[in-house]
Amino acid sequence: MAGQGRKGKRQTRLAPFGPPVLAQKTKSSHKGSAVTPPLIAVLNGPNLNMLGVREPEKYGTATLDDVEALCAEVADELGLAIDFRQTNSEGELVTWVQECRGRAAGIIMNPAGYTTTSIAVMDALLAVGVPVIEVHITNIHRREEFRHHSFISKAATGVICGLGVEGYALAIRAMAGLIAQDEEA
Ligand code: DHK
Repeated sequence: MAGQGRKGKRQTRLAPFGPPVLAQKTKSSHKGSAVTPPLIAVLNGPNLNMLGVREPEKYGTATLDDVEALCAEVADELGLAIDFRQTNSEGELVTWVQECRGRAAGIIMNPAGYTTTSIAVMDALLAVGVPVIEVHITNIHRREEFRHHSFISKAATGVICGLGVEGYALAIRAMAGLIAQDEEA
């Protein structure tokens, strides 16, 4: 099982979701005690480790490390923590989603090639019970018909596609709003 954690380091096995790996700043509550920022899992599916060299006319020239840095910057601005990961394995993606239960306040996922095939990833997302935002760099609806149907959308609160890697930044901003709504409810 190969996965790619932050800073592009390849790992043979990723640790289960633990404390936030980015934007670890703690904030002080009104009582002065440290508060852990809500954790957003940003999970990327197959071939997204190839961003930057993969069909740049469609996916652009930003690398996955660039996308992670963008996500970290926006999360930091909003007082959120992120755990940013990429895998080429469907089972690993399912395991990471399951590990979000009780740990992550929300999941942002670019399921990539598993968008159109994975009932397993959809079921895992439905089971976790946190807000999910699905992101695609390209506008899948302007592309081949086989890319149009997403199983993942069934589990998603919202979908962002066609806005390039900026879609990840928009997803983090939207997730901050969803988490705030949850906290108010
Ligand atoms: C990425 C992929 O790898 C494709 O399989 C999807 C998506 C589109 C994207 O636009 O980010 O069809």
